[in-house]
Amino acid sequence: MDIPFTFTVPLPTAVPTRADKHLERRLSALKGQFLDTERYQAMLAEEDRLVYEVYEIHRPEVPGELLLGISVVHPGQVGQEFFMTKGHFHTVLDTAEIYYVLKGEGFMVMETPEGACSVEALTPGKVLYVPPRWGHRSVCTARQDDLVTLFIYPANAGHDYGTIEQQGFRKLVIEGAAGIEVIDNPRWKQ
Ligand code: S6P
Ligand code: ZN
Repeated sequence: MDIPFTFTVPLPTAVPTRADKHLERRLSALKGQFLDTERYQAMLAEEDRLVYEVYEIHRPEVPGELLLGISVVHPGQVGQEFFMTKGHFHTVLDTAEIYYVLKGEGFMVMETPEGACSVEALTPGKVLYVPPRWGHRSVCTARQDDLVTLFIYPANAGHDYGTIEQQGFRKLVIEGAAGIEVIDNPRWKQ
């Protein structure tokens, strides 16, 4: 039988004291996601930089259970676009997710298959509820600091990366002339 458990996420390192799996995603894992493909190739040729990490707690992937962990998106840019997660829909679309921002600055880019979209600023202490059906991607916009979030979602949700891999999200977060801007993704076709 399971027994209740705790873990802590000491700041500023934000490495949780418990993690059953530590996942590292590098530039090469984000092929096709950044708009500036020339800059992407040039950066990749130089170094396959670490873009984000995920610390996961294992639970059985069945209804009733929750999956949780810590996501750490590192600062960086490919051209004008900030470092970000791959982003996904949940395979079981009707499953929600909660994010709690522990550290850093950034955005959550979200959209539904029905065409709604939303981009929420993430700052320490903020709680974000991502409703069922909303695909989501975290973007780190700080120059030096990681964007660190705690995430919690139904254990049977699963991940659909394929839809986003095809043409990305409808919105992009970039460093524009006047600062951070949210723009339409020119690659996105109706
Ligand atoms: C899972 C949850 C997070 C992400 C993590 C990395 O549903 O949304 O754990 O997995 O932020 O993002 P991605 O898009 O590579 O899974
Ligand atoms: Zn998710």
